[in-house]
Amino acid sequence: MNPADPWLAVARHAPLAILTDLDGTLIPFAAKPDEARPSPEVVGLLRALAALPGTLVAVVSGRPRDEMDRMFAEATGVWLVAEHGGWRRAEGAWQAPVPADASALDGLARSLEKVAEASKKALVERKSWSVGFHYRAVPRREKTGLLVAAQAVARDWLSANPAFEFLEGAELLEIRARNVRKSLAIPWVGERAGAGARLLALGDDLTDEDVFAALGPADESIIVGPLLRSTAARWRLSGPLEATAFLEWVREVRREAPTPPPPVLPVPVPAPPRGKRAARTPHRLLVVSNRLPSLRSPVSPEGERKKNVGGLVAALEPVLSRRGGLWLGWSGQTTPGEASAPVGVDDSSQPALAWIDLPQDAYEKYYNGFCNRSLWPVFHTFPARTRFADDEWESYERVNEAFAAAAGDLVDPTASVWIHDYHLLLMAAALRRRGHTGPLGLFLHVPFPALDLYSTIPWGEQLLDAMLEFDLVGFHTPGYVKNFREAVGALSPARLGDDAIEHRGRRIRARAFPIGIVPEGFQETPEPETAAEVAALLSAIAGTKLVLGVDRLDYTKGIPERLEAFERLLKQFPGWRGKVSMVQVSVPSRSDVPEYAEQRQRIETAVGRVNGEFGEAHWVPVRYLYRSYGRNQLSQLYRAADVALVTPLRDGMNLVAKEFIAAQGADNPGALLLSRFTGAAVELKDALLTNPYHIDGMARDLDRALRMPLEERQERHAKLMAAVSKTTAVSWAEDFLAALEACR
Ligand code: ADQ
Repeated sequence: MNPADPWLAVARHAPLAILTDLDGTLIPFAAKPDEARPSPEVVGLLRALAALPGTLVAVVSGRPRDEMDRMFAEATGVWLVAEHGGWRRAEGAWQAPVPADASALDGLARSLEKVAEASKKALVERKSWSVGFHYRAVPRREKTGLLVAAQAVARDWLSANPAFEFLEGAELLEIRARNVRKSLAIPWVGERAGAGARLLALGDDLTDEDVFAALGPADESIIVGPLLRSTAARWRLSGPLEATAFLEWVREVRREAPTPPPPVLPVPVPAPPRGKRAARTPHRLLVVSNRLPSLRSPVSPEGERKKNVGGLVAALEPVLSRRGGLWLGWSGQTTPGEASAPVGVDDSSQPALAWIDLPQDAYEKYYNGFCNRSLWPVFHTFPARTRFADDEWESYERVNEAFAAAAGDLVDPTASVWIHDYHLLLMAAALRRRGHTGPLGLFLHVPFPALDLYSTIPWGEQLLDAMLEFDLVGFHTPGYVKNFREAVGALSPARLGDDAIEHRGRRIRARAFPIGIVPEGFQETPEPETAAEVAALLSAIAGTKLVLGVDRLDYTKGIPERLEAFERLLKQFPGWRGKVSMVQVSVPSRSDVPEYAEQRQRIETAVGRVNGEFGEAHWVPVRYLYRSYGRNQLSQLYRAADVALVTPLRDGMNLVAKEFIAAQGADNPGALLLSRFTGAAVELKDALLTNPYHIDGMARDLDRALRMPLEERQERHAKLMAAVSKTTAVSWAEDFLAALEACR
């Protein structure tokens, strides 16, 4: 059969409804949306098609109505759909197909405009049902920082506005009402085109997928441009020029002029090989962490917007988006049975995501078991909480193999791979066995313990041997690097050189890369949508000084000890009674590990005890909030606090300390009481350092922090702020990746 035959049948079919996107489909992208316009030829082509009998043409775009009106003023008979389906116009006036209240977007637009002010080239576009943040024209060196700030603002806002969703387009962040989609145009066009109509849809971006997926079996879908993601479209054309040429041919066929040979035909989109399993992607950088960022969870693409609690996500997402890397992690789904589940890929999200599911058994043994009940407590110096089980170690080995198999399937053996944390210490060795030759980096987010503790791990030598298959191993502090080198010196035959460890003819670099935050993210003005809730909390403690604790609920964070120190303060310095309130915010974590459930109980008991003993009708000493807050709300709490109690018994870094400093105003900053046993204490030397194992001492330090004179607070804050600004989330990621590339 002639390959043109099926297309001749489509082109001759009556009625035929053509739905086409504009930007990226019929016109190439331009730096600014108003510079991109359809050429007179394209407008003429659409008008000519629409004028043919039995032919309906609708341009289905994300652009606002006024732009559509201007661009298609000459295109009589062409129907228009603006703002991703939010408005449509046949012959008459614009109509909105769905009632939606989008006034909440005003606040978001204002916040994004503040972000955009940092760069003359970024642009905020407020449409009826969405707000777009365009950053295509922003100079390269400013892009990452700006994108970080914009994504963070949008994410926070979305957590308070669930009727809206995030869309990441080509150098465009867009936040839109969930019920407004391009596919709303399909029944509208379908009904009006008449009985037996076939639809032909062309589009290029993620918003067009919605249309492709909603088409009927007799309809045809064409994706325009390179195939960078999985798509519901059945056919592909390589770019806007080809798409235009193809539609010109359709017009000629429908005119019943002598049919010219097609200049170009859509080619079939290949079906994904082996069911769900992904083909090797073109990415040159792969990031692997146990969990995927939850921004766009592959298992719940439509909704369930969990809050990101880890600092890793904030640091890596923008850098990966900029470098075009791929992020592999566990989907959060478990499957019955033993086998490691196949890989899924979403190349359309930013950053691109790939995932594996874990067998239920591995979730118990690898994750809850070896990771969280063996490695986590040892690395945090809690030998009494540690227990080791052979079957959990075996499960850890199997899961590391499964991750390596997935990684090997996803990227070329010469790609750079950056692996995160204690869950995946065996992965480099497993990748090398599979023939990976590209640079392999590990960053450990937790402390590396002293040798005597490390030696309690029954498989400690195997772990170290596998870690020496990395080219670069990063830690938060020089102290952890020292511990690692000591363990290598004692438990492995490797040679410790001054700037590298030599092992099996290879050089392994171990260095400190202290992780940071995005300071601007904690300096935004309070959002009106969330300010009331924080104001209510603050008014409940009005007239007293605020001592604030914010943590994941974890025994390493020293929350019961902190409550005890607060209790001791009220006992030993009775003058503070009725004059100070403690707010402890704990975000739920690992609640199916028994130690965590026990910790929660212990905290709740301590809160009850302090409030029972000291509380009065007009004063509740401790308010305990077992929940998560959005970043903007956290910043408001940080700013309102007189003292932050950041007192983990041990912590790799601790980002809360840095976030608190970033959120303070320079005129009247709060004081930071920081545990000596956090990685953050290395950089934040000007905090008031405390020993969380010494309750009396901590109570005295808290008293001192509460009484700290303004001048001292200002001096300390200025130095602390300089430290927080020096290494940020983005500079951390960029530094690590530069060092990793240097290993090639
Ligand atoms: P975590 O142990 O999770 O991270 P931390 O560095 O303090 O510890 O980061 C916690 C993050 O969660 C912070 O960004 C904080 O704002 C947020 N958070 C905490 N409580 C919250 C709440 N109630 N609501 C909303 N957000 C909340 C691990 C290591 C750390 C290391 C980081 C990064 O254990 O030592 O600093 O990784 O490497």
